[in-house]
Amino acid sequence: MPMPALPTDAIEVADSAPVAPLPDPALIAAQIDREGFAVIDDYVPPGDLQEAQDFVRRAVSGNGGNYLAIAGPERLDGTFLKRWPEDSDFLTLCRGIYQSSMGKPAPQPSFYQILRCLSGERAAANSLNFHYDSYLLTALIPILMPERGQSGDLLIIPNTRKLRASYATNFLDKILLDNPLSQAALRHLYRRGHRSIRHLKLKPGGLYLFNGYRSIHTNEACDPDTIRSTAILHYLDPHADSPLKRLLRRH
Ligand SMILES: O=C(O)CCC(=O)C(=O)O
Ligand SMILES: [Fe+2]
Repeated sequence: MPMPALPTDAIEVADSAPVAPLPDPALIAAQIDREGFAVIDDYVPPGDLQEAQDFVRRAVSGNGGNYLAIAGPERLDGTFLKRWPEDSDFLTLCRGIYQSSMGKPAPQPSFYQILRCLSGERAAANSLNFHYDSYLLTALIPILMPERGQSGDLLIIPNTRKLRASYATNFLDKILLDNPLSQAALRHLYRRGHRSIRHLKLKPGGLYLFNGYRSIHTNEACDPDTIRSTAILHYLDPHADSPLKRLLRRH
């Protein structure tokens, strides 16, 4: 399938091109549709990864060793994460995945970016919260993973729902999941090691792509004296134009 044409101003060669050429978006899309996720190992060049790891260590220690999350690229100076949402190869990949799985041209990407740094006493509260993302494609790069104690896997039950036609149905799904009873049931399955919950062992510098909108997922905790940090770009909110969503967001 031909790739969508990018506007010329987006076709700049980024300073940190991935080491290996990115795979065919159609293959990645098929894998995500089939298995719920796809992994590209060693996506980030080692020097860029090291800079981002130093950044995270400084941020966590500047926060008293506690959990923090940084939204948007603005405060990510000195790391490849600041440039990541504009990386032309990455944009082409995201648009190609969308086009392959939806069968229609991908809209101009705009991402919701977040850098999560789990550590300290608040690591546990920010773990094992099973959810659906509001965006179709979730791209995750592990920056630091704990080297001892709990391993901080990504937990995923692949493709548990379809793309909802309306925001109202999507909202209902979220209510059915985001309540103490459902969370307790899922945590119970997790503790029993139920096989419906896949464990993705995250390797720093890899690119993990999954359908966060369609798949119930969450992260495992890490021990308080370790750091588990993930950089995430969320791509494409299918209900962005919903009047109901706008109304609910206003309050
Ligand atoms: O940090 C992770 O591994 C997953 C985070 C996540 O699912 C999210 O931020 O939506
Ligand atoms: Fe998520």
